Amino acid sequence: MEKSALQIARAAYQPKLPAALKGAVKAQEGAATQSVGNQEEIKALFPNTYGMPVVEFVSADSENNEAINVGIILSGGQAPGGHNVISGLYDGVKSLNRNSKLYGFLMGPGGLVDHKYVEFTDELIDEYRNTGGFDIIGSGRTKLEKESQFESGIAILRELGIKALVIIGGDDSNTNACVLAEYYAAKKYGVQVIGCPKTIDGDLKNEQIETSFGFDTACKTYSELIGNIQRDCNSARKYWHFIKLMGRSASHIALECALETQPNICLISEEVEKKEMSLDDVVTYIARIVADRAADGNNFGTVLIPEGLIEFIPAIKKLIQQLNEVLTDPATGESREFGCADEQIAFVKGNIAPENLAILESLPADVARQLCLDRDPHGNVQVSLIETEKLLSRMVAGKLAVWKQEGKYNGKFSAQHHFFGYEGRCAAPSNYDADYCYSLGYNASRLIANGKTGYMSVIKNTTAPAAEWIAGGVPITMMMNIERRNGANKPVIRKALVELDGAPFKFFAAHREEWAKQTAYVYPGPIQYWGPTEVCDQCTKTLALEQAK
Ligand code: FBP
Repeated sequence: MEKSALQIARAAYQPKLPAALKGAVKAQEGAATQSVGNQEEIKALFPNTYGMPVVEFVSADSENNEAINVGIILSGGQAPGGHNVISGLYDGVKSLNRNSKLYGFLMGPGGLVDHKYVEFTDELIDEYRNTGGFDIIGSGRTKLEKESQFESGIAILRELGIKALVIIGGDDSNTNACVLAEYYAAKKYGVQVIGCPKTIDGDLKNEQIETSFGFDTACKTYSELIGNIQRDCNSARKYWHFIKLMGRSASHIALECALETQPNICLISEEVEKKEMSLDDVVTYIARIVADRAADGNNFGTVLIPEGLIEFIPAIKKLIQQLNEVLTDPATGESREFGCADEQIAFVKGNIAPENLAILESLPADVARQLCLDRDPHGNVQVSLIETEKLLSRMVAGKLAVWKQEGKYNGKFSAQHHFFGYEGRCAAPSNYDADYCYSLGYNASRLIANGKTGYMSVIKNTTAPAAEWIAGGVPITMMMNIERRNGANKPVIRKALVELDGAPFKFFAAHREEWAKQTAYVYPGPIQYWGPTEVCDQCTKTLALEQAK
């Protein structure tokens, strides 16, 4: 593969490890844990993996250095740093014993079920160190949840002599990792399952997990682009830029980008829900700021929109909940099959409550259509396909036209639209993500060597220099509760949404009026790898604010 000069230089970067992982380690165990909700139900569903202690690795004189064969899967959406988790795990198992082997299952969990894999070698790993993307083995969204899949998986794991499987994924994939760990433990198959917290969305975090990997790099990449747009916007002074940002339900990415770039407007879905805002309230809020800036002669600005916004407008949320129920076949718990999209839409319209039908029909046809169509394999509405940025700018233009007629507004409104998501998911990892991911992978090798299963690899204290990071594991059952998914109650990892009483949101809320009125843009520029530590090694503003003592 031909490489750029930057790629060649970057490949030589040796990611930092916590001091505790340099050399032999032993696991120090804390007290027994319990799930974040529905303790009795979760305990009953996970009798073999419930209640295990949080573990932390500390230096030891020696450790178990038997050769081990390990498998790894990349699951779900790409996130910067995935290749470093793999190289960290590879180096970790090889440091235990040179005869250890690492296998990668191809194109996501489906590779395990279909027995498609590759064995990693030094050459293959070296080709991908510190690079973005998941292309070393590919990723996929196959949902690992059926006994037949678990049994098919064990066949290939046994054939390859694999003792442990590492699943790199978000909340849904780690929920599946937990179910698989429990199944293999119950059957006494002797295969450990370890999860690893990945997602650019930043919604897999809790008291034990400081951040999911990829969030840092993705947000810095989007912030660079937003900064560039803001420079353009402030140079030409003639457009309002409506910028939708990935992130699924949670608004962490939009909030982090707002903290980094200080746009005129950033919507936070969780606040829209809390304030019970209607679509018209959201449009009025934006139009008000546009009109106020126009009164100062500023007919330009930037609006950040989290991709999940539409799901948080209470009336639309109720509609989506009912759509999810009717789109699931109660007999199988699977999505209903339809011959074509129009048949699916007609079925939906004929089966939802009149008030929900009224909301559906009040939405622009393209949005209504997308809401009625297929979910992803985990039952999520595919919000990345809904063009909220265009919907909002259209509605704002309509409102401003009315205000103009009423003499309440006398500006010019011209909009540009952007959607940032895929631009950042495969960016080369920042120093933070390169170090964090490598440490997560290396740490997973120690969880395996210490016989752990049903644990997620965790690295904490990451706002301190890497040497001071804390390495260990958290039982996945600790993060679980029961939620309604696809028309049924399911044990799932609780998703972390933006907390309105959390430090990042409070900081934003304290400054947003000033950012709306003034043109206070910040232009973060591209991610840097070499240079002063305050330029190259900073974590996200979200993490810094959350962890500030
Ligand atoms: P994960 O939750 O799997 O990490 O995916 C993140 C994400 O990028 C979301 O922000 C986005 O809504 C979704 O993936 C898009 O999915 P796809 O890659 O299937 O288009």
